[in-house]
Amino acid sequence: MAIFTKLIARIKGNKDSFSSDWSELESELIQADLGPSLAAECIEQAKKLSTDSPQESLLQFLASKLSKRSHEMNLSKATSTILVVGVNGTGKTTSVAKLASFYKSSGKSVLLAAGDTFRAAAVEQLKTWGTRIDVPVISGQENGDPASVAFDAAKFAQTNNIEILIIDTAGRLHNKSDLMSELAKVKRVVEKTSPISEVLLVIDATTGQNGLMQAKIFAESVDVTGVILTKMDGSARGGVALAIEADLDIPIKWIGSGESESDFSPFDPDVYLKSLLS
Ligand SMILES: Nc1nc2c(ncn2[C@@H]2O[C@H](COP(=O)(O)OP(=O)(O)OP(=O)(O)O)[C@@H](O)[C@H]2O)c(=O)[nH]1
Ligand SMILES: [Mg+2]
Repeated sequence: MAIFTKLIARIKGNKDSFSSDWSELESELIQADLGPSLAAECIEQAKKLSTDSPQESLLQFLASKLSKRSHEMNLSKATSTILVVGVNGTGKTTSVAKLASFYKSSGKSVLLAAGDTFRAAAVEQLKTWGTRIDVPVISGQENGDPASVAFDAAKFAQTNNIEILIIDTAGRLHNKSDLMSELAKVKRVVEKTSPISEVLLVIDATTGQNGLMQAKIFAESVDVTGVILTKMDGSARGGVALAIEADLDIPIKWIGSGESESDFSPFDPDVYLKSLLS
């Protein structure tokens, strides 16, 4: 009898350790800010896959939730324009500088436009970056029209055969609808000279599920083509970006991992998905 009890306990034990693996993985996903419902769905669907381990099944399923749109930048124009948007403090201006530095190092000509005319220090912040990374900055007057700064920069970039124009924008205005209509106007006005190649939404990985709501709001006003996921150098694992990929079909394109211009890399799906489970 005792032998049978032990045997049953062992079989049960094995089963338990298997299922507790799954629940451990689910809590990893929740801790990574994937959101409880997406986390539960991922576990449920991953269980149906037959691979060598729960972890492998989960990674396979997570990969299938990534957007099928390209994670590469579309920079096919003679002058490719990148508009950088996002709520205040997410890391827009820093990411603008990082992008500029990345393309400058790859030998391209780059111009920055200081489209945040709302905050007094914003233009200075971008100019300081411009000096540091040796990239020119076009700015207008404080409280001026950001669309006109962006338009001037677009004209200048075209006339001077600049390959990459990156436009910084404000993260906060009097209210949300002011901000959204300002961004839509910047896009409209710039597109009088040529189409914008990329609208990148900056999401702070440490703000958790909030980022999904931000992405929904921005995507309604401007056609967001990609996400820059910042502040991945801390403990945040940025699961919200996978939720944005899965729910809104917007690809992550860049990862920011610090305050310096070199703390920046193109999105690598393997590294990202594994970091969700680490
Ligand atoms: N640790 C870390 N800090 C970052 C990263 N990106 C930006 N920051 C910091 O976050 C803070 C805000 O960055 P900004 O680039 O000024 O953010 P912003 O979105 O332009 O802010 P507003 O212009 O006020 O809307 C700064 O202290 C940056 O140094 C990152 O990847 N990691
Ligand atoms: Mg800024």
